[in-house]
Formats: sequence, C-alpha cells, structure tokens
Amino acid sequence: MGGDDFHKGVKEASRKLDGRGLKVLIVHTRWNSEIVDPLVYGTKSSLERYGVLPQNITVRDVPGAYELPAAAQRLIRLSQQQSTNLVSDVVDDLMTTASELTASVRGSVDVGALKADIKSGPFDAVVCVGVLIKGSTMHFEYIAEAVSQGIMRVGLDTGVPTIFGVLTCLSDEQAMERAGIGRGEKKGHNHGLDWGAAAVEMALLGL
Ligand code: DLZ
Repeated sequence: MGGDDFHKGVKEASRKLDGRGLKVLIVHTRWNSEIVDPLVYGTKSSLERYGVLPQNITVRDVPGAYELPAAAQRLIRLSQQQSTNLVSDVVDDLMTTASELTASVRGSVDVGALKADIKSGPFDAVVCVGVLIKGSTMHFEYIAEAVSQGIMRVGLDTGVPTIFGVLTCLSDEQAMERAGIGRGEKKGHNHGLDWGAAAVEMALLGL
C-alpha cells in the first residue's frame, strides 16, 4: 500500500462494540465553540451508534482546554461517590423492608450479592473535547502540553478511560477540517466519531 491508497486514521475495532450498559461523560470547552460543538455532536452520535443510550450520556462544559483535566477528574469522583451513596441507600431500604419480614426470609438476603447486582452508575468512560489553535505567543505550547499530560493522568489515576479529544492545530482551517466542517470542497473528517468509538472500546476492555 502506498501513495494515494493510504487511508489515514483508525481501523474498526476487531471485536463488536456493544455500549448498551455504559455511562459516558463528555466534557467540552466553550473556547472555539464553533468547532467544538460539531465535535461534541460527532462524539455523541458515535457513542449512540455503538449502543450507548442517550440518557446515559452526560455533557458538561468548561471555559477552556486548560480546565478539562480538573473537571473530568472531579466529575468522575462525584459520580463514583454518588453511586456508592445510592447503592448504600437502596440496600439500607431493602434491609429495613427485609427486617419486617420473617427471619427465614431475612436470612436469605445476601447483602454483598445485592450490592454487586445493583448497577452502580459511575461513568465508564470520559471524552474530553476541545480545540487549541496556535497563536503568536507560547500559550498554545504550554496549554497543549499541560492538557495532554493532565488528561493522561486523569485516566491513569482514576482508572476510568479518559479519551483525548483535543485538537491541537496550527490554523483555523486545520481545526475545521478535523471537525468535518472544512470550508472548501473538502469538509474533512469529524474526529468526534473516532473519540466516541474509542470511549466505548476502552470502557469494554477486559469485559
Ligand atoms: C487563553 C486561551 C487561549 C489563548 N487559547 C485557547 C484555545 O485555543 N483553546 C482553548 O480551549 N482555550 C484557550 N484559552 C483558554 C485556556 O484554556 C483557559 O481556559 C484559561 O487560560 C483559564 O485557565
């Protein structure tokens, strides 16, 4: 394969991706929203294409790309705390009900199994979406470096797959083409489509 035959980009996953049971968070910037919004749309459509239910997709926004890692980490942690509280509350309610029943019924309630069975609900994957466009100062370099390192760290520290959906472009044109809204004849490819697929694939890794 060479020259014109080369198709740049990611190949389909080797296994069938079924995202039906997943909860996914998209955190996106309000900087460069004309480009970010189509990317968020692409990410969402891709998640749904792989079976993630619309009600299990949460979308939150932050000012700029620099804020993405901290917001992703905080929202992951909150979702984990809330789901732990929710599980405990449901189990407590069930145990109160069970205690009003006969001793034999009470003895048959396996609290551990019950906790494991209840869908715990924290996010299974996060997609951070933003667009950095190089200007005339060093700002771009500092933010791009900090954000890429930060997003990687969130994924490793929380154990929740955190997808790098941040375009780092040298011009508006480059960014638009990568959001599928290129000006000329070449509309380009919406990278959000790949980020949604990556989120589902990584959330299902090992399952
Ligand atoms: C300040 C700034 C600049 C110059 N450029 C961008 C950009 O191209 N994309 C983006 O997402 N954010 C930009 N920001 C904002 C920073 O990411 C951040 O929001 C502020 O520095 C406040 O921390």
